[in-house]
Amino acid sequence: MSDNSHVALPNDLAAHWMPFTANRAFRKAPRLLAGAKDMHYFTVDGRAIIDTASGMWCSNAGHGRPQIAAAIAHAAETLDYAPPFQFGVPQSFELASRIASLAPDHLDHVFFCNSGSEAADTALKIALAWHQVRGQGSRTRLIGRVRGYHGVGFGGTSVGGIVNNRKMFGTLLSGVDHLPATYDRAHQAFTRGEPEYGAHFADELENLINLHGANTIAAVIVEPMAGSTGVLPAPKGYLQRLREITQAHGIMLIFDEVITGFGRLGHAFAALRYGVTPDIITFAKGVTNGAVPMGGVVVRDSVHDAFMSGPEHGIELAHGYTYSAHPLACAAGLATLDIYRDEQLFERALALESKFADAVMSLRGLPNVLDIRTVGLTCGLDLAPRRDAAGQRGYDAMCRAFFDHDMMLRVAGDTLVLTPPLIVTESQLGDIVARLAKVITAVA
Ligand code: PXG
Repeated sequence: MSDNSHVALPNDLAAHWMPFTANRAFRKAPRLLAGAKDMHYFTVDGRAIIDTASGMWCSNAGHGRPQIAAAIAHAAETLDYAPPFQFGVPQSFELASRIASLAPDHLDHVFFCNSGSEAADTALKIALAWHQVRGQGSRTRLIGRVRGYHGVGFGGTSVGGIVNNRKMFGTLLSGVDHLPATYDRAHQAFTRGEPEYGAHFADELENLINLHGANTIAAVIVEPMAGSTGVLPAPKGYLQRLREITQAHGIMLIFDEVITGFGRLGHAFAALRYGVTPDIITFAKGVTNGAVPMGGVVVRDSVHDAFMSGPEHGIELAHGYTYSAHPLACAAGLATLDIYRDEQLFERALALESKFADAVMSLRGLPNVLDIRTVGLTCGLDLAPRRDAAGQRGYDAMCRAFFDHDMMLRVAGDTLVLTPPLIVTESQLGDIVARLAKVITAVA
């Protein structure tokens, strides 16, 4: 257990308006964290909390890795900041090459930003701009998916398919449409890995093309596994089908791999698990193990190359951020990729996948468990909502897990989500599942 005696407790929690948080409830019973090491967080009162969420799908190598901390400290001491427009730092080129070498063939160019939301908006903007530089400026329509999550920028919110994230924010982008979600409990409940049922949900893209005309559609963006809305793995053949249809109609295909990138599904990117190569992959979170904010997109050669024309002193893409390729983030990214490689963490996730699935499927039959889905080192477990109180049982489960069972648990409504660091041991997995069983019983 860590010594937290140095941690000053705040005496007023009002000033910080917390993101995606029930602020009033939090202030009454705060969940305050003061430290983290490997598989555990430490609360301000010194309790060790097992991390079943990799923070928030970020810390795939576990917490407090000295190599990453040292790399960040070194960067801060030697080059704290450099302008990323018109100037560069060597680490960003090295990191871009390393990421490109992990990505599918032909995805060789990396554009950096600072979050998954910025990555989604960057990908959408590159899609629009790419059509324009090729003289196909009529292609402006963007297609997302119901239950998709692509962050909270206006672009990502618009293509996203979560009503609560959309309904307060006006009309959002115009010219956006959505594919149906890929989940159908009646046909898919308690599936390990990719469901057999559901490839046909991709065919809805043909209907949208018939409705709007292919020459108005710029891009389709999907998560290979929808994470935020409760772990919905792509049905078998679904992503292949989307690729076939987009390719046939000159539509760009974007995989949002903010969650699935860097090992979550047992590969560097989910695109490799499925053998389907999109035109752009977004990433964030795991690229730095969560230690410094960073995001980015990996772009197909032919897309990048289409921009490399005109006068050489001209800026090819009017897009970027003050903190694109920040030196501290690049340092953290390089150290993180070293750990993933040296400890073979992606392979480890793949090797653990079926044992993980066995363990969580043992929760079937507990009160209110409607479905359990697994893919890679991730599980979504749906609990029946309380009568007239959607989300209450899930919220209670998160609180019970934290206060009574020393466990950090992510929930999406009434869906409990397990997505532990890839360093998790088999015995820790057993422990997590045992605690989860108690939590589920406690909220029955
Ligand atoms: N795309 C995807 C697929 C994501 O999952 C984002 C974009 C946005 O990333 P930023 O870095 O802007 O937050 C995400 C973020 C959860 C959870 O509990 C998931 C996310 C964020 C917060 C919570 O499932 N994903």
